[in-house]
Amino acid sequence: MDVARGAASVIAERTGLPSHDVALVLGSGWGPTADLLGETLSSIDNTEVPGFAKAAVEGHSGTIRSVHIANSERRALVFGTRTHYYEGRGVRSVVHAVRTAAAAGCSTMVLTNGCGGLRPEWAPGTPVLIRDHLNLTAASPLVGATFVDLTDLYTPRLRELAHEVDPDLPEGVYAQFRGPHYETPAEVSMVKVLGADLVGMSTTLEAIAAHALGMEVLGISLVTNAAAGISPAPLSHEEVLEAGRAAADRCGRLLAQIVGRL
Ligand code: 8IG
Repeated sequence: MDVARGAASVIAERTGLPSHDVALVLGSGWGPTADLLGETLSSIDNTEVPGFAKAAVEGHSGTIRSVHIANSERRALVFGTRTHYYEGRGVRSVVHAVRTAAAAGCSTMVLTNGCGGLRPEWAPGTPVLIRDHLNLTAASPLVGATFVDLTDLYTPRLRELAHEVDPDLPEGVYAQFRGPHYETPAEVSMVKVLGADLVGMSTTLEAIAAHALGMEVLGISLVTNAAAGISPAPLSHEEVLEAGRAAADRCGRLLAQIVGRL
């Protein structure tokens, strides 16, 4: 939290805003949505803020933006990239953006990601609300005897609000694997039995950290590919980027409408 407070004070100084209201992390496929949220007031390179590293994944932007949410008095902090657990920089680095957002005054954390889908009816390009998760990393952002209840981790109020914007938005359970390799078909079959609808490499540790800090959490996945074994085609990062580009407009408008109602 000390590094996060330092990062928040640099953000406050650079944006000229002592606090922000809502924070978003844009995952694979969600990058182009930042422009649809509202006017970007300022943009800071990740490398200029304590604790942040430059983007490690192609298609991710290494900037933090301060955005004036359209038709609202609210200000959003938009993180154009995230640190993944598979980068090996530790759980603290993974949740640094979340803790920085909390230190910057944000009470809502919107976590987006690109992921594999287990339901054949969810074609690449389908956005899905995260209802619950399976954290298969065997890690936690919390240290010591912090026994946090996760029953309503993905805030029901925010999911209802998302459904007001789009009543057809499906909901699913997101399973986080460590990665960076994709799952084998057997691993996908395994988590299907366990109740997963989506597989990815992010979000659950960040959601736990946000909840532990008292933030409301909204998680939205973009299905960018069928999970291994669900479709006969092998997985490729190019397919992920293409699904993101194709869905950017729909996802951007969806997110902008949800954030506008917070
Ligand atoms: I984008 O199919 C994306 N991220 N684990 N599996 C996992 N992560 C992903 C996938 C996927 N697609």
